Amino acid sequence: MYSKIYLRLEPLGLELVAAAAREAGHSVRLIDLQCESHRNFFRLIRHWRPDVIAFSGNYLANVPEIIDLARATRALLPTAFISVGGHSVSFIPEEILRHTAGAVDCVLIGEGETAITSLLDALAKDRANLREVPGCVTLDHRGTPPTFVKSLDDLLPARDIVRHRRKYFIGQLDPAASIEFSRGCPWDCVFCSAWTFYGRNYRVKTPERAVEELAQVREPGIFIVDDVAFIQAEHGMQLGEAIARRGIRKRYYLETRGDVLLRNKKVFELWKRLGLNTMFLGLEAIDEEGLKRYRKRITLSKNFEALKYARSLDVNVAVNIIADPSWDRERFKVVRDWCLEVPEVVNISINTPYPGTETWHTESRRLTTRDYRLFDIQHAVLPTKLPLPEFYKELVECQRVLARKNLGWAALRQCAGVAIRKLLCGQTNFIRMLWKFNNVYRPELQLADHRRRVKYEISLPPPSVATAQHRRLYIHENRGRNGRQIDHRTEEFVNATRMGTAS
Ligand code: B12
Ligand code: SF4
Repeated sequence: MYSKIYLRLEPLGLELVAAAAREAGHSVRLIDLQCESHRNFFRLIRHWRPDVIAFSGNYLANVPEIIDLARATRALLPTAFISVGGHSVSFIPEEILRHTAGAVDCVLIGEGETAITSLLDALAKDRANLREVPGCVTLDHRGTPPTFVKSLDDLLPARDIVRHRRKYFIGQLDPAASIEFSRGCPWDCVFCSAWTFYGRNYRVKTPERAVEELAQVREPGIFIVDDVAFIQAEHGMQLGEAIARRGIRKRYYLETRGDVLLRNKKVFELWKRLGLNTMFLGLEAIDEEGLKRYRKRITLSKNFEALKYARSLDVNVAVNIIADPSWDRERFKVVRDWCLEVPEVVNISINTPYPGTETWHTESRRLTTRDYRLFDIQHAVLPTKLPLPEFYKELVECQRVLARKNLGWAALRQCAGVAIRKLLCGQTNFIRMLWKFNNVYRPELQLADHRRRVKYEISLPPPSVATAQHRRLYIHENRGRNGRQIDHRTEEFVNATRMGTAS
Protein backbone atom coordinates (compact mmCIF):
# COMPACT_ATOMS: atom_id res chain seq x y z
CA MET A 1 0.00 0.00 0.00
CA TYR A 2 2.58 2.57 1.07
CA SER A 3 5.35 1.71 -1.33
CA LYS A 4 2.82 2.02 -4.17
CA ILE A 5 2.90 5.79 -4.17
CA TYR A 6 6.61 6.03 -4.84
CA LEU A 7 7.16 3.09 -7.10
CA ARG A 8 5.94 -0.04 -8.79
CA LEU A 9 8.57 -2.36 -10.19
CA GLU A 10 8.59 -5.23 -12.59
CA PRO A 11 8.41 -8.70 -10.99
CA LEU A 12 11.94 -9.67 -11.95
CA GLY A 13 12.05 -12.86 -9.87
CA LEU A 14 8.86 -14.17 -11.41
CA GLU A 15 10.06 -13.24 -14.90
CA LEU A 16 13.17 -15.34 -14.28
CA VAL A 17 11.13 -18.29 -13.08
CA ALA A 18 8.89 -17.90 -16.14
CA ALA A 19 11.93 -17.77 -18.44
CA ALA A 20 13.33 -20.99 -16.95
CA ALA A 21 10.01 -22.80 -17.43
CA ARG A 22 9.69 -21.50 -20.97
CA GLU A 23 13.19 -22.56 -21.85
CA ALA A 24 12.34 -26.05 -20.64
CA GLY A 25 9.65 -26.16 -23.33
CA HIS A 26 6.55 -25.15 -21.39
CA SER A 27 3.95 -22.63 -22.39
CA VAL A 28 3.95 -19.86 -19.76
CA ARG A 29 1.84 -16.82 -18.95
CA LEU A 30 2.49 -14.30 -16.22
CA ILE A 31 0.03 -11.98 -14.54
CA ASP A 32 1.33 -9.22 -12.28
CA LEU A 33 -1.23 -8.54 -9.56
CA GLN A 34 0.57 -5.31 -8.63
CA CYS A 35 -1.18 -3.80 -11.63
CA GLU A 36 -3.96 -6.21 -12.58
CA SER A 37 -7.12 -7.16 -10.74
CA HIS A 38 -8.07 -10.51 -9.24
CA ARG A 39 -10.89 -10.58 -11.79
CA ASN A 40 -8.33 -10.59 -14.59
CA PHE A 41 -6.46 -13.38 -12.86
CA PHE A 42 -9.55 -15.58 -12.60
CA ARG A 43 -10.56 -14.77 -16.16
CA LEU A 44 -7.12 -15.82 -17.36
CA ILE A 45 -7.08 -19.16 -15.57
CA ARG A 46 -10.71 -19.94 -16.49
CA HIS A 47 -9.99 -19.49 -20.17
CA TRP A 48 -6.46 -20.82 -20.36
CA ARG A 49 -6.84 -23.64 -17.81
CA PRO A 50 -3.14 -24.10 -16.99
CA ASP A 51 -1.83 -27.42 -15.62
CA VAL A 52 0.39 -25.67 -13.08
CA ILE A 53 -0.08 -22.37 -11.27
CA ALA A 54 2.80 -20.77 -9.37
CA PHE A 55 2.35 -17.78 -7.07
CA SER A 56 5.23 -15.52 -6.06
CA GLY A 57 5.35 -14.85 -2.32
CA ASN A 58 8.21 -12.42 -1.94
CA TYR A 59 6.49 -10.30 0.71
CA LEU A 60 5.08 -11.48 4.01
CA ALA A 61 2.32 -8.87 3.88
CA ASN A 62 0.92 -10.57 0.76
CA VAL A 63 0.54 -14.01 2.36
CA PRO A 64 -3.23 -13.75 3.11
CA GLU A 65 -3.92 -12.59 -0.44
CA ILE A 66 -1.98 -15.54 -1.85
CA ILE A 67 -3.78 -18.02 0.42
CA ASP A 68 -7.20 -16.74 -0.63
CA LEU A 69 -6.23 -16.76 -4.30
CA ALA A 70 -4.85 -20.30 -4.04
CA ARG A 71 -8.04 -21.55 -2.38
CA ALA A 72 -10.27 -19.92 -4.98
CA THR A 73 -8.04 -21.28 -7.75
CA ARG A 74 -8.34 -24.79 -6.32
CA ALA A 75 -12.13 -24.47 -6.35
CA LEU A 76 -12.06 -23.37 -10.00
CA LEU A 77 -9.47 -25.86 -11.26
CA PRO A 78 -9.57 -28.89 -8.95
CA THR A 79 -6.92 -30.86 -10.85
CA ALA A 80 -4.37 -28.06 -11.41
CA PHE A 81 -1.07 -28.28 -9.53
CA ILE A 82 -0.69 -25.20 -7.34
CA SER A 83 2.61 -24.04 -5.88
CA VAL A 84 4.03 -20.98 -4.17
CA GLY A 85 7.66 -19.76 -4.16
CA GLY A 86 9.64 -16.65 -3.38
CA HIS A 87 11.61 -14.89 -0.68
CA SER A 88 9.25 -14.66 2.31
CA VAL A 89 7.40 -17.94 1.87
CA SER A 90 10.77 -19.74 1.81
CA PHE A 91 11.03 -19.07 5.55
CA ILE A 92 7.53 -20.34 6.37
CA PRO A 93 6.65 -23.11 3.87
CA GLU A 94 4.84 -25.34 6.37
CA GLU A 95 2.69 -22.43 7.52
CA ILE A 96 1.61 -21.67 3.98
CA LEU A 97 0.66 -25.30 3.43
CA ARG A 98 -1.29 -25.40 6.68
CA HIS A 99 -3.20 -22.18 5.99
CA THR A 100 -4.21 -23.31 2.54
CA ALA A 101 -5.44 -26.68 3.84
CA GLY A 102 -4.48 -28.66 0.76
CA ALA A 103 -5.16 -25.93 -1.81
CA VAL A 104 -1.40 -25.50 -2.32
CA ASP A 105 0.38 -28.69 -3.40
CA CYS A 106 3.89 -27.53 -2.63
CA VAL A 107 6.05 -24.59 -1.62
CA LEU A 108 9.33 -24.19 -3.48
CA ILE A 109 11.90 -22.61 -1.22
CA GLY A 110 14.98 -20.71 -2.41
CA GLU A 111 15.90 -19.62 -5.90
CA GLY A 112 13.17 -20.42 -8.35
CA GLU A 113 14.91 -21.11 -11.67
CA THR A 114 16.15 -24.63 -10.99
CA ALA A 115 13.27 -25.40 -8.61
CA ILE A 116 10.55 -24.75 -11.19
CA THR A 117 12.18 -26.81 -13.92
CA SER A 118 12.81 -29.73 -11.55
CA LEU A 119 9.21 -29.52 -10.38
CA LEU A 120 7.82 -29.50 -13.92
CA ASP A 121 10.04 -32.46 -14.86
CA ALA A 122 8.89 -34.40 -11.81
CA LEU A 123 5.22 -33.61 -12.48
CA ALA A 124 5.57 -34.94 -16.00
CA LYS A 125 6.74 -38.28 -14.56
CA ASP A 126 4.78 -38.84 -11.38
CA ARG A 127 2.78 -36.17 -9.64
CA ALA A 128 2.74 -38.14 -6.40
CA ASN A 129 6.50 -38.25 -6.10
CA LEU A 130 8.18 -34.91 -5.63
CA ARG A 131 10.87 -36.08 -3.25
CA GLU A 132 13.66 -35.50 -5.75
CA VAL A 133 12.72 -31.86 -6.36
CA PRO A 134 15.25 -29.64 -4.56
CA GLY A 135 13.66 -27.12 -2.23
CA CYS A 136 10.22 -28.70 -2.53
CA VAL A 137 8.14 -28.76 0.65
CA THR A 138 4.78 -30.55 0.80
CA LEU A 139 2.49 -31.40 3.69
CA ASP A 140 4.23 -34.74 4.16
CA HIS A 141 7.85 -34.11 3.22
CA ARG A 142 10.66 -31.60 2.96
CA GLY A 143 12.87 -32.37 -0.05
CA THR A 144 16.59 -31.92 -0.50
CA PRO A 145 17.95 -28.38 0.03
CA PRO A 146 17.34 -25.88 -2.78
CA THR A 147 20.04 -25.45 -5.41
CA PHE A 148 21.57 -22.40 -7.10
CA VAL A 149 21.47 -21.74 -10.82
CA LYS A 150 24.82 -22.66 -12.37
CA SER A 151 25.67 -19.10 -13.29
CA LEU A 152 23.86 -15.78 -13.18
CA ASP A 153 24.95 -15.41 -16.81
CA ASP A 154 22.53 -18.17 -17.78
CA LEU A 155 19.53 -16.06 -16.80
CA LEU A 156 17.51 -13.71 -18.93
CA PRO A 157 14.17 -12.57 -17.48
CA ALA A 158 11.06 -13.07 -19.63
CA ARG A 159 10.42 -9.32 -19.86
CA ASP A 160 8.20 -9.79 -22.88
CA ILE A 161 5.42 -11.58 -21.01
CA VAL A 162 4.37 -8.90 -18.54
CA ARG A 163 1.51 -7.00 -20.07
CA HIS A 164 1.77 -3.49 -18.66
CA ARG A 165 5.40 -2.49 -18.79
CA ARG A 166 4.59 1.22 -18.76
CA LYS A 167 3.21 0.85 -15.24
CA TYR A 168 6.66 0.26 -13.77
CA PHE A 169 8.38 3.32 -12.36
CA ILE A 170 10.35 4.68 -9.43
CA GLY A 171 9.96 8.40 -8.75
CA GLN A 172 11.14 10.34 -11.77
CA LEU A 173 12.37 7.18 -13.50
CA ASP A 174 9.09 6.58 -15.28
CA PRO A 175 8.98 4.08 -16.97
CA ALA A 176 11.68 1.91 -15.39
CA ALA A 177 12.86 -1.67 -15.86
CA SER A 178 14.81 -3.69 -13.27
CA ILE A 179 18.11 -5.48 -13.63
CA GLU A 180 20.26 -7.70 -11.45
CA PHE A 181 24.08 -7.44 -11.55
CA SER A 182 24.76 -9.56 -8.45
CA ARG A 183 22.88 -11.82 -6.05
CA GLY A 184 23.26 -12.06 -2.27
CA CYS A 185 24.96 -10.02 0.41
CA PRO A 186 28.09 -10.84 2.43
CA TRP A 187 27.03 -8.72 5.45
CA ASP A 188 24.65 -9.94 8.16
CA CYS A 189 22.44 -7.16 9.54
CA VAL A 190 20.09 -8.48 12.21
CA PHE A 191 16.86 -7.07 10.72
CA CYS A 192 17.49 -8.32 7.18
CA SER A 193 16.78 -11.62 5.45
CA ALA A 194 18.61 -10.94 2.18
CA TRP A 195 21.76 -12.66 3.50
CA THR A 196 19.98 -15.53 5.24
CA PHE A 197 18.03 -16.40 2.07
CA TYR A 198 21.20 -16.74 -0.03
CA GLY A 199 23.30 -18.24 2.80
CA ARG A 200 25.73 -15.29 2.80
CA ASN A 201 26.84 -16.39 -0.67
CA TYR A 202 27.44 -13.71 -3.26
CA ARG A 203 27.51 -14.15 -7.02
CA VAL A 204 27.97 -11.75 -9.91
CA LYS A 205 26.93 -11.52 -13.54
CA THR A 206 29.86 -10.99 -15.92
CA PRO A 207 30.04 -7.43 -17.31
CA GLU A 208 29.73 -8.75 -20.89
CA ARG A 209 26.53 -10.60 -20.14
CA ALA A 210 25.07 -7.75 -18.05
CA VAL A 211 25.65 -5.26 -20.85
CA GLU A 212 24.11 -7.61 -23.38
CA GLU A 213 21.01 -7.75 -21.21
CA LEU A 214 20.91 -4.00 -20.61
CA ALA A 215 21.18 -3.30 -24.33
CA GLN A 216 17.93 -5.23 -24.84
CA VAL A 217 15.99 -3.20 -22.27
CA ARG A 218 13.79 -0.54 -23.82
CA GLU A 219 12.91 1.54 -20.74
CA PRO A 220 15.04 4.65 -20.10
CA GLY A 221 14.99 4.15 -16.30
CA ILE A 222 16.77 1.24 -14.63
CA PHE A 223 16.28 -0.01 -11.06
CA ILE A 224 19.33 -2.05 -10.03
CA VAL A 225 17.95 -4.66 -7.62
CA ASP A 226 21.30 -5.67 -6.07
CA ASP A 227 21.16 -5.54 -2.27
CA VAL A 228 24.43 -3.62 -2.12
CA ALA A 229 25.51 -2.20 -5.46
CA PHE A 230 29.18 -2.27 -6.48
CA ILE A 231 30.69 -4.01 -3.46
CA GLN A 232 33.74 -4.71 -5.62
CA ALA A 233 35.36 -1.84 -7.42
CA GLU A 234 36.63 -3.97 -10.28
CA HIS A 235 33.23 -5.42 -11.15
CA GLY A 236 31.55 -2.00 -10.96
CA MET A 237 34.26 -0.41 -13.11
CA GLN A 238 34.23 -3.13 -15.73
CA LEU A 239 30.45 -2.98 -15.94
CA GLY A 240 30.47 0.80 -16.28
CA GLU A 241 33.23 0.80 -18.88
CA ALA A 242 31.43 -1.84 -20.95
CA ILE A 243 28.23 0.24 -20.83
CA ALA A 244 30.14 3.35 -21.91
CA ARG A 245 31.81 1.46 -24.78
CA ARG A 246 28.43 0.22 -25.94
CA GLY A 247 27.08 3.80 -25.82
CA ILE A 248 24.10 2.86 -23.60
CA ARG A 249 22.42 5.90 -22.00
CA LYS A 250 19.99 5.20 -19.16
CA ARG A 251 19.11 6.70 -15.80
CA TYR A 252 19.82 4.45 -12.86
CA TYR A 253 18.57 3.91 -9.31
CA LEU A 254 20.71 1.83 -6.94
CA GLU A 255 21.01 0.89 -3.29
CA THR A 256 24.31 0.61 -1.46
CA ARG A 257 26.09 1.01 1.89
CA GLY A 258 27.92 4.11 3.09
CA ASP A 259 31.22 2.28 3.59
CA VAL A 260 31.05 0.74 0.10
CA LEU A 261 30.43 4.16 -1.39
CA LEU A 262 33.46 5.62 0.40
CA ARG A 263 35.66 2.69 -0.56
CA ASN A 264 34.73 2.70 -4.26
CA LYS A 265 34.39 6.41 -5.04
CA LYS A 266 35.80 6.07 -8.55
CA VAL A 267 33.12 3.53 -9.43
CA PHE A 268 30.27 5.77 -8.32
CA GLU A 269 31.82 8.73 -10.14
CA LEU A 270 31.87 6.67 -13.32
CA TRP A 271 28.23 5.67 -12.80
CA LYS A 272 27.29 9.28 -12.24
CA ARG A 273 28.69 10.01 -15.69
CA LEU A 274 26.75 7.05 -17.08
CA GLY A 275 23.45 8.39 -15.74
CA LEU A 276 23.17 7.49 -12.04
CA ASN A 277 20.08 9.41 -10.92
CA THR A 278 19.26 8.22 -7.41
CA MET A 279 21.21 6.45 -4.72
CA PHE A 280 19.53 4.88 -1.70
CA LEU A 281 21.70 4.51 1.41
CA GLY A 282 20.52 2.39 4.31
CA LEU A 283 21.70 4.61 7.17
CA GLU A 284 19.18 2.95 9.53
CA ALA A 285 20.09 5.09 12.58
CA ILE A 286 21.50 8.49 13.41
CA ASP A 287 23.03 7.39 16.70
CA GLU A 288 25.83 4.92 17.47
CA GLU A 289 23.65 2.85 19.76
CA GLY A 290 21.09 2.31 17.01
CA LEU A 291 23.75 1.25 14.51
CA LYS A 292 25.08 -1.30 16.98
CA ARG A 293 21.60 -2.61 17.69
CA TYR A 294 21.03 -3.33 13.99
CA ARG A 295 24.57 -4.67 13.63
CA LYS A 296 24.98 -2.39 10.66
CA ARG A 297 28.79 -2.62 11.18
CA ILE A 298 29.45 0.96 10.27
CA THR A 299 30.20 3.96 12.46
CA LEU A 300 28.06 7.07 12.57
CA SER A 301 30.89 9.27 11.33
CA LYS A 302 31.46 6.95 8.33
CA ASN A 303 27.75 7.14 7.52
CA PHE A 304 27.75 10.93 7.67
CA GLU A 305 30.96 11.10 5.65
CA ALA A 306 29.27 8.89 3.04
CA LEU A 307 26.27 11.22 2.97
CA LYS A 308 28.52 14.19 2.43
CA TYR A 309 30.31 12.41 -0.38
CA ALA A 310 27.03 11.28 -1.99
CA ARG A 311 25.88 14.90 -2.00
CA SER A 312 29.05 15.95 -3.78
CA LEU A 313 28.24 13.55 -6.61
CA ASP A 314 25.18 15.65 -7.40
CA VAL A 315 22.75 12.74 -7.60
CA ASN A 316 19.45 12.39 -5.70
CA VAL A 317 20.19 10.73 -2.40
CA ALA A 318 17.57 8.90 -0.35
CA VAL A 319 18.31 7.42 3.07
CA ASN A 320 16.44 5.04 5.33
CA ILE A 321 16.00 5.38 9.08
CA ILE A 322 14.47 2.60 11.18
CA ALA A 323 12.00 3.86 13.79
CA ASP A 324 11.81 1.63 16.85
CA PRO A 325 8.47 1.11 18.59
CA SER A 326 10.21 2.22 21.79
CA TRP A 327 10.58 5.77 20.44
CA ASP A 328 8.98 8.53 22.48
CA ARG A 329 8.00 12.04 21.42
CA GLU A 330 11.45 13.41 22.14
CA ARG A 331 13.13 10.79 19.93
CA PHE A 332 10.72 11.47 17.06
CA LYS A 333 11.46 15.17 17.39
CA VAL A 334 15.22 14.64 17.21
CA VAL A 335 14.80 12.57 14.07
CA ARG A 336 12.31 15.02 12.55
CA ASP A 337 14.68 17.92 13.15
CA TRP A 338 17.53 15.96 11.62
CA CYS A 339 15.42 15.09 8.58
CA LEU A 340 14.72 18.76 8.02
CA GLU A 341 18.37 19.71 8.35
CA VAL A 342 19.62 17.34 5.68
CA PRO A 343 18.82 17.85 2.00
CA GLU A 344 18.26 14.13 1.36
CA VAL A 345 14.97 12.32 0.93
CA VAL A 346 14.51 10.38 4.18
CA ASN A 347 12.44 7.22 4.30
CA ILE A 348 11.29 6.00 7.70
CA SER A 349 10.48 2.35 8.25
CA ILE A 350 9.44 0.62 11.47
CA ASN A 351 11.60 -2.00 13.13
CA THR A 352 9.80 -5.26 12.32
CA PRO A 353 10.98 -8.77 13.13
CA TYR A 354 10.52 -10.97 10.05
CA PRO A 355 10.81 -14.76 9.89
CA GLY A 356 14.25 -15.44 8.42
CA THR A 357 15.94 -12.60 10.26
CA GLU A 358 18.02 -12.83 13.39
CA THR A 359 15.65 -10.43 15.12
CA TRP A 360 12.86 -12.96 14.73
CA HIS A 361 14.79 -15.18 17.17
CA THR A 362 16.37 -12.59 19.45
CA GLU A 363 13.61 -10.02 19.90
CA SER A 364 12.30 -10.40 23.42
CA ARG A 365 9.31 -8.08 23.01
CA ARG A 366 6.11 -9.95 22.18
CA LEU A 367 4.27 -9.38 18.93
CA THR A 368 1.16 -7.25 19.42
CA THR A 369 -0.43 -8.57 16.24
CA ARG A 370 -0.28 -11.74 14.20
CA ASP A 371 -1.77 -10.20 11.08
CA TYR A 372 0.59 -10.88 8.14
CA ARG A 373 -0.68 -7.76 6.38
CA LEU A 374 0.86 -5.54 9.03
CA PHE A 375 4.36 -6.94 8.49
CA ASP A 376 5.26 -4.30 5.92
CA ILE A 377 7.62 -2.13 7.99
CA GLN A 378 4.98 0.62 7.93
CA HIS A 379 3.00 -0.76 10.88
CA ALA A 380 4.11 -1.41 14.46
CA VAL A 381 3.93 -5.10 15.28
CA LEU A 382 5.83 -4.77 18.59
CA PRO A 383 4.56 -2.92 21.68
CA THR A 384 4.97 0.83 21.33
CA LYS A 385 6.12 2.97 24.23
CA LEU A 386 3.70 5.72 23.21
CA PRO A 387 0.04 4.73 22.91
CA LEU A 388 -0.35 3.32 19.37
CA PRO A 389 -2.43 6.28 18.05
CA GLU A 390 0.25 8.67 19.33
CA PHE A 391 3.04 6.59 17.82
CA TYR A 392 1.40 6.71 14.39
CA LYS A 393 0.66 10.41 14.80
CA GLU A 394 4.34 11.09 15.43
CA LEU A 395 5.42 8.84 12.60
CA VAL A 396 3.02 10.36 10.10
CA GLU A 397 4.06 13.82 11.23
CA CYS A 398 7.66 12.87 10.37
CA GLN A 399 6.56 11.56 7.00
CA ARG A 400 4.44 14.64 6.37
CA VAL A 401 7.33 16.95 7.19
CA LEU A 402 9.45 14.95 4.81
CA ALA A 403 6.82 15.02 2.10
CA ARG A 404 6.49 18.78 2.43
CA LYS A 405 10.23 18.97 2.05
CA ASN A 406 10.47 16.56 -0.85
CA LEU A 407 7.16 17.07 -2.57
CA GLY A 408 6.31 20.61 -1.43
CA TRP A 409 5.74 23.56 -3.76
CA ALA A 410 9.43 24.34 -4.16
CA ALA A 411 10.17 20.73 -5.05
CA LEU A 412 7.13 20.63 -7.31
CA ARG A 413 8.33 23.68 -9.17
CA GLN A 414 11.68 21.96 -9.62
CA CYS A 415 9.90 18.82 -10.85
CA ALA A 416 7.56 20.69 -13.18
CA GLY A 417 9.77 20.18 -16.22
CA VAL A 418 10.08 16.47 -15.55
CA ALA A 419 6.33 16.16 -14.91
CA ILE A 420 5.41 17.88 -18.16
CA ARG A 421 7.84 15.81 -20.19
CA LYS A 422 6.38 12.60 -18.69
CA LEU A 423 2.84 13.71 -19.43
CA LEU A 424 3.75 14.46 -23.00
CA CYS A 425 5.00 10.89 -23.39
CA GLY A 426 1.82 9.54 -21.79
CA GLN A 427 3.63 8.42 -18.60
CA THR A 428 1.45 9.37 -15.65
CA ASN A 429 2.88 7.31 -12.78
CA PHE A 430 5.15 10.09 -11.56
CA ILE A 431 2.42 12.77 -11.62
CA ARG A 432 -0.05 10.52 -9.81
CA MET A 433 2.55 9.90 -7.12
CA LEU A 434 2.72 13.63 -6.36
CA TRP A 435 -1.00 13.77 -5.60
CA LYS A 436 -1.48 10.54 -3.71
CA PHE A 437 0.50 11.32 -0.60
CA ASN A 438 -2.20 12.86 1.60
CA ASN A 439 -4.60 10.02 0.87
CA VAL A 440 -2.18 7.42 2.11
CA TYR A 441 -0.29 8.85 5.06
CA ARG A 442 -3.00 9.29 7.67
CA PRO A 443 -2.59 7.95 11.20
CA GLU A 444 -6.25 6.89 11.34
CA LEU A 445 -5.73 4.68 8.28
CA GLN A 446 -2.80 2.93 9.89
CA LEU A 447 -4.80 2.41 13.09
CA ALA A 448 -7.79 1.11 11.14
CA ASP A 449 -5.51 -1.50 9.56
CA HIS A 450 -4.99 -2.94 13.05
CA ARG A 451 -8.75 -3.35 13.51
CA ARG A 452 -9.33 -5.48 10.40
CA ARG A 453 -10.53 -9.03 10.89
CA VAL A 454 -7.57 -11.41 10.91
CA LYS A 455 -8.22 -14.52 8.86
CA TYR A 456 -4.74 -16.03 8.87
CA GLU A 457 -2.35 -15.62 11.77
CA ILE A 458 1.41 -15.76 11.56
CA SER A 459 2.96 -18.34 13.91
CA LEU A 460 4.64 -16.90 16.96
CA PRO A 461 8.44 -16.85 16.96
CA PRO A 462 10.22 -19.42 19.14
CA PRO A 463 11.18 -18.29 22.68
CA SER A 464 13.75 -15.53 22.28
CA VAL A 465 17.46 -16.32 22.55
CA ALA A 466 20.46 -14.05 23.07
CA THR A 467 22.16 -15.10 19.82
CA ALA A 468 20.59 -16.89 16.90
CA GLN A 469 22.46 -19.72 15.20
CA HIS A 470 23.15 -18.50 11.67
CA ARG A 471 23.30 -21.99 10.23
CA ARG A 472 19.66 -22.55 11.07
CA LEU A 473 18.55 -19.33 9.40
CA TYR A 474 19.90 -20.10 5.96
CA ILE A 475 17.68 -21.19 3.07
CA HIS A 476 20.61 -21.89 0.74
CA GLU A 477 23.60 -23.57 2.31
CA ASN A 478 26.43 -21.23 3.34
CA ARG A 479 29.41 -22.27 1.22
CA GLY A 480 31.81 -20.08 3.17
CA ARG A 481 34.52 -18.22 1.29
CA ASN A 482 34.01 -20.36 -1.82
CA GLY A 483 30.45 -19.18 -2.08
CA ARG A 484 31.42 -15.54 -2.42
CA GLN A 485 32.61 -14.32 -5.80
CA ILE A 486 34.53 -11.44 -4.30
CA ASP A 487 38.21 -10.69 -4.38
CA HIS A 488 40.41 -11.21 -1.36
CA ARG A 489 40.65 -7.52 -0.45
CA THR A 490 36.89 -7.04 -0.60
CA GLU A 491 36.40 -10.13 1.57
CA GLU A 492 38.84 -8.61 4.11
CA PHE A 493 36.99 -5.30 3.95
CA VAL A 494 33.65 -7.03 4.58
CA ASN A 495 35.14 -9.02 7.46
CA ALA A 496 36.70 -5.94 9.01
CA THR A 497 33.37 -4.12 9.01
CA ARG A 498 31.55 -7.23 10.24
CA MET A 499 33.96 -7.62 13.16
CA GLY A 500 33.92 -3.92 13.95
CA THR A 501 37.66 -3.58 13.33
CA ALA A 502 37.42 -1.28 10.30
CA SER A 503 38.82 2.18 10.85
C1 B12 B 1 13.95 -5.07 -5.34
C2 B12 B 1 13.29 -5.20 -3.99
C3 B12 B 1 12.11 -4.55 -3.81
C4 B12 B 1 11.32 -3.92 -4.92
C5 B12 B 1 10.32 -4.97 -5.43
C6 B12 B 1 10.36 -5.19 -6.90
C7 B12 B 1 9.37 -6.26 -7.30
N1 B12 B 1 8.34 -5.88 -7.98
O1 B12 B 1 9.52 -7.42 -6.96
C8 B12 B 1 10.59 -2.79 -4.16
C9 B12 B 1 11.49 -1.59 -4.08
C10 B12 B 1 9.24 -2.43 -4.72
C11 B12 B 1 10.50 -3.42 -2.79
C12 B12 B 1 9.54 -3.05 -1.90
C13 B12 B 1 9.47 -3.59 -0.63
N2 B12 B 1 10.36 -4.39 -0.06
CO1 B12 B 1 11.79 -5.20 -1.01
N3 B12 B 1 13.28 -5.96 -1.72
C14 B12 B 1 13.87 -5.95 -2.92
C15 B12 B 1 15.20 -6.72 -2.93
C16 B12 B 1 16.33 -5.74 -2.64
C17 B12 B 1 15.54 -7.52 -4.16
C18 B12 B 1 14.41 -8.37 -4.73
C19 B12 B 1 14.73 -8.75 -6.14
O2 B12 B 1 14.16 -8.26 -7.10
N4 B12 B 1 15.70 -9.65 -6.28
C20 B12 B 1 16.10 -10.18 -7.54
C21 B12 B 1 15.11 -11.27 -7.99
C22 B12 B 1 15.67 -11.98 -9.17
O3 B12 B 1 14.97 -12.16 -6.92
P1 B12 B 1 13.57 -12.50 -6.21
O4 B12 B 1 12.53 -11.53 -6.53
O5 B12 B 1 13.84 -12.79 -4.79
O6 B12 B 1 13.16 -13.87 -6.95
C23 B12 B 1 13.85 -15.08 -6.79
C24 B12 B 1 13.36 -15.95 -5.62
O7 B12 B 1 12.76 -15.24 -4.57
C25 B12 B 1 12.44 -16.93 -6.25
N5 B12 B 1 11.04 -16.58 -6.52
C26 B12 B 1 10.40 -15.41 -6.56
N6 B12 B 1 9.12 -15.58 -6.93
C27 B12 B 1 8.93 -16.89 -7.13
C28 B12 B 1 7.83 -17.60 -7.51
C29 B12 B 1 7.94 -18.98 -7.68
C30 B12 B 1 6.76 -19.75 -8.10
C31 B12 B 1 9.17 -19.65 -7.42
C32 B12 B 1 9.29 -21.10 -7.58
C33 B12 B 1 10.27 -18.91 -7.00
C34 B12 B 1 10.16 -17.55 -6.87
O8 B12 B 1 13.05 -17.14 -7.50
C35 B12 B 1 13.53 -15.90 -8.02
C36 B12 B 1 14.71 -16.13 -8.91
O9 B12 B 1 15.74 -16.81 -8.25
C37 B12 B 1 14.95 -7.68 -1.72
C38 B12 B 1 16.16 -8.24 -1.06
C39 B12 B 1 16.51 -9.58 -1.64
N7 B12 B 1 17.75 -9.78 -1.89
O10 B12 B 1 15.67 -10.42 -1.90
C40 B12 B 1 14.10 -6.81 -0.80
C41 B12 B 1 13.12 -7.47 0.16
C42 B12 B 1 12.47 -8.65 -0.53
N8 B12 B 1 12.12 -6.36 0.44
C43 B12 B 1 11.76 -6.30 1.64
C44 B12 B 1 10.86 -5.32 2.14
C45 B12 B 1 10.74 -5.20 3.65
C46 B12 B 1 10.14 -4.49 1.27
C47 B12 B 1 8.99 -3.52 1.64
C48 B12 B 1 8.00 -4.08 2.63
C49 B12 B 1 9.60 -2.22 2.11
C50 B12 B 1 8.60 -1.07 2.18
N9 B12 B 1 7.76 -0.98 3.15
O11 B12 B 1 8.62 -0.25 1.32
C51 B12 B 1 8.34 -3.25 0.28
C52 B12 B 1 7.13 -4.16 0.04
C53 B12 B 1 6.60 -4.13 -1.33
C54 B12 B 1 5.35 -4.96 -1.48
N10 B12 B 1 4.97 -5.22 -2.70
O12 B12 B 1 4.69 -5.35 -0.56
C55 B12 B 1 12.37 -7.41 2.46
C56 B12 B 1 11.40 -8.58 2.61
C57 B12 B 1 10.60 -8.53 3.84
C58 B12 B 1 9.58 -9.60 3.93
N11 B12 B 1 9.98 -10.71 4.55
O13 B12 B 1 8.47 -9.47 3.47
C59 B12 B 1 13.62 -7.78 1.62
C60 B12 B 1 14.10 -9.22 1.83
C61 B12 B 1 14.75 -6.81 2.02
C62 B12 B 1 15.31 -6.96 3.41
N12 B12 B 1 16.32 -6.21 3.65
O14 B12 B 1 14.91 -7.67 4.29
N13 B12 B 1 11.43 -4.33 -2.62
S1 SF4 C 1 24.02 -4.72 4.06
FE1 SF4 C 1 21.87 -4.45 3.36
S2 SF4 C 1 21.35 -6.34 2.26
FE2 SF4 C 1 23.24 -6.74 3.39
S3 SF4 C 1 22.58 -7.69 5.30
FE3 SF4 C 1 22.73 -5.46 5.70
S4 SF4 C 1 20.68 -4.60 5.23
FE4 SF4 C 1 20.76 -6.70 4.34
